[in-house]
Amino acid sequence: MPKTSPIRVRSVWISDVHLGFKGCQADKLLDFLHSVETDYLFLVGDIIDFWSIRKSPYWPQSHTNVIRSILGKAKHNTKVIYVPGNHDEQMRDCVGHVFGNLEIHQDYVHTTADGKKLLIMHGDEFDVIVKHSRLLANLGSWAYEKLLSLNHVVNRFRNLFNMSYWSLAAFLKHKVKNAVSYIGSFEEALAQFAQERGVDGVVCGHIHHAEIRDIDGVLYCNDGDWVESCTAMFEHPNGELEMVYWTAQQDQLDLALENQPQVVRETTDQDERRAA
Ligand SMILES: [Mn+2]
Repeated sequence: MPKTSPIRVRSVWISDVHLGFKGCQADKLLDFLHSVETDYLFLVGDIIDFWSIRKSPYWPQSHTNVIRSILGKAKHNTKVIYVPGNHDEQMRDCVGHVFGNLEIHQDYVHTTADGKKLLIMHGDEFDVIVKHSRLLANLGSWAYEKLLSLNHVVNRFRNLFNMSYWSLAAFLKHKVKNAVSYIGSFEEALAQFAQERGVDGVVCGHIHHAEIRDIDGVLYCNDGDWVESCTAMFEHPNGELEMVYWTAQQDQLDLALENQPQVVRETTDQDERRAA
């Protein structure tokens, strides 16, 4: 149950939920979904973690409830756009399908209330590009498409052999020194791609690192994840974008509610003193 009246926004972006994986913070996501009313809900990939399910089946009730909550929103006039990622790449076979208010797209361009065009894609397409970024810089932009399809093949292979579920996180954690430059390269690759597509910005997920920043005149947005950071991105009715750190926000709200009686008592004390 929401603690306050619902937050009314124009759009919500979430990704990297990893339903079917033990690390998914489904209860917190449910709390978030119940607290928000939105015209558009963008699911930016890795919503269901088929890699993890195949390795060790896990599906508690709360994971079903997340799907029911999303479908419930679609039933009540929220347009839901699902852009699959690498852990739910099976859903890429359904690209182009429309199920009432739920549509599945490979990528999607959304226009904000203030006219910004945002390209929405998961971002795993850039794993190979980032790892070979130095080579790519020499080859030029024509190599993008080939590398994109190559990465798709690599991912299909990895999936086929149940390889390294947590490959990216492992990559980041075991190579801490390289982690910062990896994230930087990923962000730059996506911003450059967005520029070539002629849009104002990009919204992605995949690296579980929430961020909104300007990269050479292109807006780079990553809506984070619901395994570690519990983050989402909002578009407010005026088109303004905001990153939401849900657990941090809830902690603040709890603190405010806890402090409330104290504030009342202090006022009463003052009133009594004034009266005396
Ligand atoms: Mn991913």
